[in-house]
This record gives sequence, C-alpha cells and structure tokens, in this order.
Amino acid sequence: MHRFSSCWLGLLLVFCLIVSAGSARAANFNVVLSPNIFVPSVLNIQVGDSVTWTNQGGFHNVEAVSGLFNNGPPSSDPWTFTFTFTEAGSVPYICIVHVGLGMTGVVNVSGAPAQPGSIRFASGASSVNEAAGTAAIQLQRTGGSDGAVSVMFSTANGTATAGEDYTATTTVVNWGDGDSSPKNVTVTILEDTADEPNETVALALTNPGGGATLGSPANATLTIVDNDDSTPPPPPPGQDCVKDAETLCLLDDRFEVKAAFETKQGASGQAQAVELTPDTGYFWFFTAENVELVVKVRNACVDPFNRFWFFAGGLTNVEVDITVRDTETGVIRNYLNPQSTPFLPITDTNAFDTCP
Ligand SMILES: [Ca+2]
Ligand SMILES: [Ca+2]
Ligand SMILES: [Ca+2]
Ligand SMILES: [Ca+2]
Repeated sequence: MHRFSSCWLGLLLVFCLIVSAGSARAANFNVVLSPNIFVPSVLNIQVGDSVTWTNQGGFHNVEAVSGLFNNGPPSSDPWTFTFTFTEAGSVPYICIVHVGLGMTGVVNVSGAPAQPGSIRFASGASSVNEAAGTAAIQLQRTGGSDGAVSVMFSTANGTATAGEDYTATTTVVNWGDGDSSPKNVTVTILEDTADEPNETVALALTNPGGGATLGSPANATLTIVDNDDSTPPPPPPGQDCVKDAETLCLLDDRFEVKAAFETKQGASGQAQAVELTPDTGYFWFFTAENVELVVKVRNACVDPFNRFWFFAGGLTNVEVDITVRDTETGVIRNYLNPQSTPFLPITDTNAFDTCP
C-alpha cells in the first residue's frame, strides 16, 4: 500500500513538472522529501516560479544554504513549504538533520522568460476611398519584443472582388529583436468607373512565428468607399417659405413669391406683401392703399395640364422683378417687367413642371 502511494505521488510529480514546463507564465514546482533525499534534487526554474516541498513523514526541514529561505526547525509531522524565487541564481539547500547523508538539493533560477509579444491589427475596421490608390493597414506588436517574430498577413474577398476592386495581398511581416514599432502593410486599391455600393475586403493575420501569439483583433475589415455615381443628384431642396412683410407663401406655403421694384427716378425696394387667399396675394410699393401688383399660383396638377400655373397682373409701369420659388424642388422662376413699361399680364401655364 505504501509503495503504491509512493508511485502514484511520483507520477503526479512528473505530471506536474510537464504541466509547469509547458507554461510560459509563473509556475509551481514540487519537491518531495522521500526518505532522506529530495526528489527531484535539481530543479531548473525561472524567475517568478515557486517551489513547494512536501514532507511525507521523516524528521526533516528544508533551508537554503544562503539563508534565503527556511521552513523552520525539523519536524516529522507532514508539512509543506512553498517559496517563490524572485531573483536569478543557483540556490543550494539542505535538510539540516540529514545533510551528512547527502540530503541536499539545488534550485537553478534563470532570468525572466522571453516575451515575444503578440501581433494584432491596430483597428478592426478601416476605410479607404476607391481613388486613394493604396490603403495602409497598421499592425502592432504588444506585450513584449523579445526575439525576432513574424506574422502572415492576407486579404480575402468580402463584397469586394480581388483584381477588380483591390489587389489580393499575402505577405509576411517581420519584427526584429527588441522591435515593437507598428508596421504598415500596403493593399493596392483599384479605381474603376462602376457605380457600386461600398465594398469590403477581409484582412487576416495567421501563422505567428518566433514565439509570438496572435492578439485581438487578428481579423479586420477594410471598406472601399465607392466614388462613382451614375444617377444625377436631385435638385437641392429649397428652404421653407417664411411669411413676412415682403414674402407671400401660397398653396399651403409651397410657393414663395417676392417682388422688387425700381422707379425711373431710381427709388427701389422690396414690395410689401399682403395675402388675399391661399392662392393669391398682392404687393404695394409706396403706400399701403396703393396696390401695384396681384399674383397667384394655381395647382393644375391634373391631366392634361400637370403644372403649377403662375399669374400676375400689374397696376404699374415701373420696373418689377418677381421671384417665385417652389420650396419642395428648389426650382425658381423670375418674371421681369421692364422700366417705364405698362405691366403686361403674366399667364404662365407652364411655370412649374414639378407636380405633384
Ligand atoms: Ca466591385
Ligand atoms: Ca470598385
Ligand atoms: Ca471610381
Ligand atoms: Ca466604383
């Protein structure tokens, strides 16, 4: 029964050592005080690692020859003692009772483990104009710069097509020992004349080398912003009609009507507006009781006309400049009555081809 327990513990010890050796981070190592020997008697560990000694029942202690650690006086009670090594160096230790029988060991502590770091995209999403020619994709090395490392960068079609929208790129990016500067990979963007939606290229980092790992994000999306437009832009929408002393807003405020005047003697100004009905208003120039101009906009958005009409009649012979604006489409019509001319009636049944 006792032999079986010893074997089992031995297997566990080997298992623990394998697990410890496989880890890059601080690890714990185990030493068993078998009758009058330390097993294993030699340990090679790294700074930050710890060692646990386990007494199975002999009359033992463990203490560093240098005095670095000491679990206390010898005892035959089962005990454990753990010490974490924070400095590099070789640390011999003994059992004070059985040193004469060769019950000694040593822990060899090497410097901090190498930190090759990890490689990632600086950003998971970036965009470039179709006409830019190239896109610079930045890669970063973080968490260490020990040793030379590399990573494979590659592109793949998202909604963009290699050879039409961009040039497929696969390249290995390298960093030297101690180099943690960001590196740019250039992807060639192909200009075309096709009116397309914005399209995407999938970027990936794979195959890290030199002990580096892949950071996050290791995948990114590059959006190519299209710059082609085959459809003419709609006319710029105008501003709303704002009723004031010089402005008529007719047909539910859709049409804005203003008028300016100038006399033969050079007096000029904006005509003053007075609304009469939703379609119709008048303007005066000099005094409120002296009406000069009557205007109306009619909705003739029915077959066969399909237009907005503009009509005006004047009681004047001075120069008049009338501006009518369709606020929904931004279309503007101007009507001019020349200086010293009896105002001729305006009956424009083709005024606004902007129905409805
Ligand atoms: Ca395309
Ligand atoms: Ca394209
Ligand atoms: Ca283009
Ligand atoms: Ca295009």
